[in-house]
Amino acid sequence: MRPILPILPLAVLFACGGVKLDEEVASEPAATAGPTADEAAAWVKTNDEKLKALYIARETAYWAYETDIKPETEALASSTAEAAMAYLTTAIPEAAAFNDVTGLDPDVARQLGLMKIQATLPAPSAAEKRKRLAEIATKLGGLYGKGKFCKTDDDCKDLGQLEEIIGTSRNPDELLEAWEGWRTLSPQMRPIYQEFVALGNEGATEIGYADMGVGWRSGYDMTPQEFEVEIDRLWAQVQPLYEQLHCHVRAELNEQYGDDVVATSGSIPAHLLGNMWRQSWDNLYPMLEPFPGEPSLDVTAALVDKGYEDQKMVKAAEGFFTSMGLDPLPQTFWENSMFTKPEGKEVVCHASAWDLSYNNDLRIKMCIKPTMEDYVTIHHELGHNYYFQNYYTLPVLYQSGANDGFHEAIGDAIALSITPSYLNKVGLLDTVSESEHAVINKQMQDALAKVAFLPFGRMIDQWRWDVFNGKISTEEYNKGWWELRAKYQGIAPPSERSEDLFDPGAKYHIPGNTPYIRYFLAHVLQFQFHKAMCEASGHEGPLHTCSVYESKEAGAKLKAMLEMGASKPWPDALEALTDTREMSADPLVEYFAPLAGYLAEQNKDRTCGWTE
Ligand code: X8Z
Ligand code: ZN
Repeated sequence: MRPILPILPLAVLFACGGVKLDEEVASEPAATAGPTADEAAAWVKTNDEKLKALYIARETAYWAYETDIKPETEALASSTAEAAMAYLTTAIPEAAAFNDVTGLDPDVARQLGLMKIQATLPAPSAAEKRKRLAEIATKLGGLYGKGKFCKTDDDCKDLGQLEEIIGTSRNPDELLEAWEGWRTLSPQMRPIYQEFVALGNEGATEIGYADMGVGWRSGYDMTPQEFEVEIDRLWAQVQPLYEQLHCHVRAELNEQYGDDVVATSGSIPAHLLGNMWRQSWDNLYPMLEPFPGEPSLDVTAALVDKGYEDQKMVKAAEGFFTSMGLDPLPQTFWENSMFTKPEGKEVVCHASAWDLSYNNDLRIKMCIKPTMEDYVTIHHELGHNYYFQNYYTLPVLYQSGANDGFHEAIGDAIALSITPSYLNKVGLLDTVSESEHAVINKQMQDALAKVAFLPFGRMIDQWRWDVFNGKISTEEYNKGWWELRAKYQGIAPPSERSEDLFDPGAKYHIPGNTPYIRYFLAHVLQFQFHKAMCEASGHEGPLHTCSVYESKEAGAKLKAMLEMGASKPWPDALEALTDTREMSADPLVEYFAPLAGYLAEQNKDRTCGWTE
């Protein structure tokens, strides 16, 4: 299971038949009619080989497709995905047939259990339907990758160019045009997505889930119902901090744009927040800087001045990991990765990390620009690569995060150590101030990325869970989307959004079929990981001042968790690094304690919250 993986992530395994349990059972004497522990162990071993071959074929084909979108690469990607799906369709019930076998080796039992959560996109067993599902799933990802907004035939903008406008313009009309423009790509996806949901749900029912969402929520070493309770518990821990940030940002936007554009009450229009999906608000920092005049925290200019082209940025990020005692990335990583958008090819620019061979064939695929945002994203991607690098000798079912939130949290946890002092040490910041004002500035910068993200990370899969179980009907895709945006984020559409449109499709992970709750978990977990690594490094003082750069002790603890992959339930892995078995947002709240005080002061005469 590739957490990172684009388009058809975990789903896939396929075609080559597998153990014929019914026949075996039929040939046994009646008294010993069930399969044995030895047979289960043999099945797991063969399954590992088959699965690995299928996953390698699929990863290789998807790499080719996403780095060069064209009919030939699309067809191959789709057929390898289909092959993987077909295998899983038979292999999952085969694995389940060993459920009641006594005396199973614990590793055999765990791998059998993991089979059922391999299918992010479970396929119906009818071959025609499976083929169609693989085709449309592949097509959806490509439509996103190739997406452009054309005002006229010779005035087209791709996502990167539209994001640039959303990030930098302060002209509401221009912002609205870019925001709406990107959303002209997704209405064509709507009928395909509808078909995709119906086929995926059919496949999910065949392997015993009520719908696809139940399958997705089954991957957390607890029941799907317990998982929902767990998510609500974590959300309740962070919601008050988000509401305070929302309140302050809304008031500042009102100052900037006036009552006609954004009111001091209610939801904030989605096009004003500096991000195409309004998932993080970092680009608003220049407007929201609490104490102007303190040394700058943005290294974008320094990256340009100091000639940090793409490779050099990646080298710098690798340098953080190796400073902690982790191994350098293999030479093939530098030879095979895609760091920039190739001339003359359509590619999926959305950043991702890969191990094509499940054997340390590490790569990243990005369209790197010399910005602070991409500098941080590179650390995120390398977090995935370092997970791969530390578990690639394990069986393929263990080559995965302890849960998918862990995989997303590693690089982010490292990036929390990109403190002003660290940047100064590596020559990217000239001046560092330890003043209280400088601390609040840095906290604001961090919160605009991390705290603002939390309700977005929470709502995306709520929408999909509700779509998959029919609570949001096919006629109300957009209505359901905007209701959840309002409920969790306090965000409103800037213009009328009818059901002819399909706004969810304008976010990569929806056409890409990548589950999203992992990012919500990661935003909680990364602060737990950061705190644990800081403690291991001997850091003293507040959490937000810690950098684990050059700490071999922190590196050793991190490595101990990475090496486990998915071989044990996630609480075991969490314990290896953090000495606790519970996910908790306490370290996040602790990290932002200074900012919470500032926001409370700023908001004291304001009415916070929103009802619509
Ligand atoms: O998709 C990603 C990574 C690749 S796994 C770049 N992220 C989410 C997003 O961009 O929506 C990282 C943060 C959330
Ligand atoms: Zn990621």
